[in-house]
Amino acid sequence: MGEYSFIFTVVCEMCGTTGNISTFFSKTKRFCSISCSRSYSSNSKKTSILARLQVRKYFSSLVFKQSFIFFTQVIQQSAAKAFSWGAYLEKETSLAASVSCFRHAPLCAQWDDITMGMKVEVLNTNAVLPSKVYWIATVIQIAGYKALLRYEGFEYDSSHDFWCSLVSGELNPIGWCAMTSKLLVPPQDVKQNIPDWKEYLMTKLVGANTLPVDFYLKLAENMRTSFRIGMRVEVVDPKYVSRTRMAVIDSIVGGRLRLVYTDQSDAPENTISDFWCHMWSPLLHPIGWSSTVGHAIKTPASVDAAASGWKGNCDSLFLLFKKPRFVYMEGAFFEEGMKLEAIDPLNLGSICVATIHKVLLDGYLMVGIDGTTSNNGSDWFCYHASSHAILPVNFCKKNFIPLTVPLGKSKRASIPSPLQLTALTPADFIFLQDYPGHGFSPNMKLEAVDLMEPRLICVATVKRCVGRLLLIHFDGWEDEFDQWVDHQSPDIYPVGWCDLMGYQLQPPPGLGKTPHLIAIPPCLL
Ligand code: MLZ
Repeated sequence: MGEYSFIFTVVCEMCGTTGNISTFFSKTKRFCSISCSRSYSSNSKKTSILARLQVRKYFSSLVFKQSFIFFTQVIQQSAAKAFSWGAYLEKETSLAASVSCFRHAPLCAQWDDITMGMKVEVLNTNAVLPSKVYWIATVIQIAGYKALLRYEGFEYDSSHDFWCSLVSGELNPIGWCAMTSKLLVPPQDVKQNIPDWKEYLMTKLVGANTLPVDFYLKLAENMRTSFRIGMRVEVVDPKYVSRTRMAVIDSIVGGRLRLVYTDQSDAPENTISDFWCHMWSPLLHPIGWSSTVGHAIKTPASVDAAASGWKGNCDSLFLLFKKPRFVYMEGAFFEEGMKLEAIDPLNLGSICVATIHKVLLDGYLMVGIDGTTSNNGSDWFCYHASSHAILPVNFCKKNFIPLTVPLGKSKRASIPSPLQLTALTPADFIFLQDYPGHGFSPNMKLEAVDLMEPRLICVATVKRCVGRLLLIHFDGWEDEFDQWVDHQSPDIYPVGWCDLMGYQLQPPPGLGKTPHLIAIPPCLL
């Protein structure tokens, strides 16, 4: 570890030059020269965006330049009180699910190295000094990507603890200040008398962990995607779920795609019909998938619609997409007419009596919820045989989950005949395989997509865990919004994911706005 420099040197807030405080310009000693002082004042009107980018120059060049997601700047919206995960978790006395529970989340595989008690170097906001200074802090608590920090010296005094994102680039490994000539200054409110800070720090740092050196590099690697704006895909048509339709990737945020349908003829006037889904969503497929497996696809409403719509510039290839889980079935497969229990695709909090109506190729099945109104199959839904959403008969009964039965039928009447029951062993078999367990448990907080309005990512809680399945409740909303999802669903994220990606998080109703996020194009970095 290098030598620490204390307050004898200062850093120019405009150009970053270090120097002796006595030679620095103006009363505040914030700048090395008059020209830096002037440039700073004229730049300050451009909000803090540039200032932040300058502070993070080192970090951004290291981390984000090659990443598909661009840097974001948070601008507080009006005077509305912002939602803060830290304060919310404290109020709710809840834990957040660990980043290591979410396989698709950046740094999932690295998260075991992020431990309570680890030490980091972070901006010291408890110092009244003309220039930015830093100090060492300990991670007291971890909640998803967020950490509760305490500056060294406060010992058992929690009054100055603060929440910070572990992935914002604001936290640095021990040794970073020495390496980058930043100043380490103790917080001014430390009450105890510490005559020799250097010695004090050394005793605290011996044996302590810090951020892995490749932490931000891994973060950037994990945020890359091969999907590109302009690529054409096939996606389930939410208005007519038994068919897919073609769409073009319009934007990509954290692996989530905004898709704009190629045929806009059914869009209400002056609007664009779009859909959000994760690149690993089972609703998303490469061009040519529907015809390959025998699934229906919407044809353009007219030759005009086909000609004038959103075209895209290339087709997505099969290679880019996540393959469904491998399904091993001994001597049997699903057949038309078999009964099962299935998550209702249009009401994800309900598990219903369902029927297999059609077996497509490559293990895909068209499943209908018994008793639904359509009689032309327009509400049949395509689930892969390995899907978490198709469940063996009696799954609900065994797990004390209310089973939704067809309207007008008693629960008794909906129970399939013994013949159908024997035919259902494949579903039973599949549901049990490939389930190595997970780290979720009830009451844990997370961020989850409202799949009925997939543009929205909301503050949510794990309400129940049943095998692979999690029942997700949206905080502050009625239970009818609840959703059953797989523990590996790409539509659930750790606390702090939206903040990392620069995507707006929907707080519980009445609990304040999340900051309005503005994305800065990578060319500015
Ligand atoms: N338009 C809907 C949004 C509901 C979102 C709920 N998310 C859990 C409404 O305002 O009712």
